[in-house]
Amino acid sequence: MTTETFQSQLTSVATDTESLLTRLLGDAAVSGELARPKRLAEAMRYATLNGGKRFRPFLVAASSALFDVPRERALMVGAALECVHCYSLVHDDLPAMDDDDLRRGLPTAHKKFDEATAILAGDGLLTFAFDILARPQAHPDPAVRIELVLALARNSGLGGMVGGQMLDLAAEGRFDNGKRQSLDEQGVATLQAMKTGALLRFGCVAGGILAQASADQRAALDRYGDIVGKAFQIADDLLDVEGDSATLGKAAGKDAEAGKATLVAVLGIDKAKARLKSLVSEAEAALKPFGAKAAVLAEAARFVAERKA
Ligand code: GRG
Repeated sequence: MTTETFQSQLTSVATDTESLLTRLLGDAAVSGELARPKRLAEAMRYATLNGGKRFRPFLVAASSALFDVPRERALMVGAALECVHCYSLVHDDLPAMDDDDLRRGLPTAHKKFDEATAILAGDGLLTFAFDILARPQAHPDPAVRIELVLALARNSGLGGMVGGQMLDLAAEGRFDNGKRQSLDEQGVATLQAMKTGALLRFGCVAGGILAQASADQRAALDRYGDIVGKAFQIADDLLDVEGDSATLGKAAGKDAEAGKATLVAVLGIDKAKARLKSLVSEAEAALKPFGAKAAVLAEAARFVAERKA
């Protein structure tokens, strides 16, 4: 498996996900809706269709391909996951959270529109994710759709991404009169597994759910997803320290400025880089049960560790 193959698969999933989201997020109301306010639909499209690597939909497509799941189903689940991811970015950029002006090289949603519209666009995208998963195009069997809904809800909510964001804000000293909650390595790992890892992990296990794979196969995907989540976050933290804002399309150096709890802050740059390397080997080991079919997922783990944006 060459990097070109991985890159071309990433590009192809990105293109297909964007066409699907463009179609799903059109201005015209669909059955059961009363009307789609134009400005809100526009803000939801702005938040989802302007760049982004589409790495999470790629994980859904690649994990689904292990079991020859029809691509249309994987793309639906990937689009739902991307809606949750994009909502989280819109809300994370708000003045009450990270207060960022730039995302994917463009003004953040609240800068382009206004705060109220950005909040509602995020709310709309979160709800829309479950609308997508509930459709028969995601899977003809309602029991499988319910499994997908439950898994995405658990990874996105209280005990997943939203919970992780709360832990992050607490560690930053947002509550308790600015008193920072100092976290040890395990504390940071839990926070990051929730805030960043949970959605990536869902992307990996989604293929197993769509295929109704065996418990062993699902456990292997879960392990791989956990490792990719860890690697993704360490790489993101390193980029915040070593990257530049122009390449990243967002402000760099914000973690240190905010005193954020990161593994780079706890371990130091060199140890964090060494950890990243060993995570790539762990990812390859987790994929062993799938043999050569998992080559693109192994390449994806390397991409995560080496990414520059
Ligand atoms: C506000 C509920 C709520 C949650 C926010 C995702 C998140 C939680 C905060 C974003 C902060 C951040 C930079 C986290 C690090 C990992 C991350 C999600 C990076 C952005 O994801 P990419 O690189 O972005 O996949 P693209 O633009 O490619 O989609």
